[in-house]
Amino acid sequence: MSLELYAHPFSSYSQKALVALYENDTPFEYRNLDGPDSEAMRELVALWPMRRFPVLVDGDRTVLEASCIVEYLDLHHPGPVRLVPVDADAALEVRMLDRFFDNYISTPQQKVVFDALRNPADRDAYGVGEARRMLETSYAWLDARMAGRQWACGDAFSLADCAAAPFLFYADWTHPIDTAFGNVHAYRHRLLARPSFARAVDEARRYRHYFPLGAPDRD
Ligand SMILES: N[C@@H](CCC(=O)N[C@@H](CS)C(=O)NCC(=O)O)C(=O)O
Repeated sequence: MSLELYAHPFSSYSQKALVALYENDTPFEYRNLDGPDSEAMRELVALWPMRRFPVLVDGDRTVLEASCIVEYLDLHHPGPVRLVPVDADAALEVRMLDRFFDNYISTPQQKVVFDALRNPADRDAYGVGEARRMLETSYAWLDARMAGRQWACGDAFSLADCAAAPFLFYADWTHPIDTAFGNVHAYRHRLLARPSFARAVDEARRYRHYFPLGAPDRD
């Protein structure tokens, strides 16, 4: 039975899982969640009432949360590119950076975007200000972290880079990364040049008009 991924091409968390699949050319069926009335969306709601995606189905196993999907693929459908190091201590650092990208880049980025989707009367200017300040702190921390590094952890592309790629991509659209943070810009460019992420970006191009803050005319 083939793997099925419930995902949307424009969704950052979906791209995180897609990068892992594309890194190893892992075959899967793409259950595209395009449209609230699609069959795939009805199936997603039955699988996971939170309606958050991506969700991976492997036979009778349902895997929630993008990080867990990447870990599951690494464990049960491994390929030449190992996304979580075998060494337990190195794996801990990869998971730590994965948490950084989820909690301190993606979460504040989503806060700004979701706020823009609300009715003006329901907007949360204070929360958006906090989110933008968190992004500034995150960019500064990451810039120091990335000095002399190619990837987020060690020498190899990992789960942490699967997270970094889409989250830095959209974060720079949402709250531009200052040019002073040259290491972050260089890392974002390396991620964009990685074939797995370049493919995910290309597949999402036709949805750019969905971006509520107005997508810039660039990657
Ligand atoms: N913690 C989840 C977050 C997933 C998430 O926020 N996905 C977004 C798409 S990028 C989503 O499902 N949005 C739909 C919604 O909020 O209703 C994960 O790591 O997979």
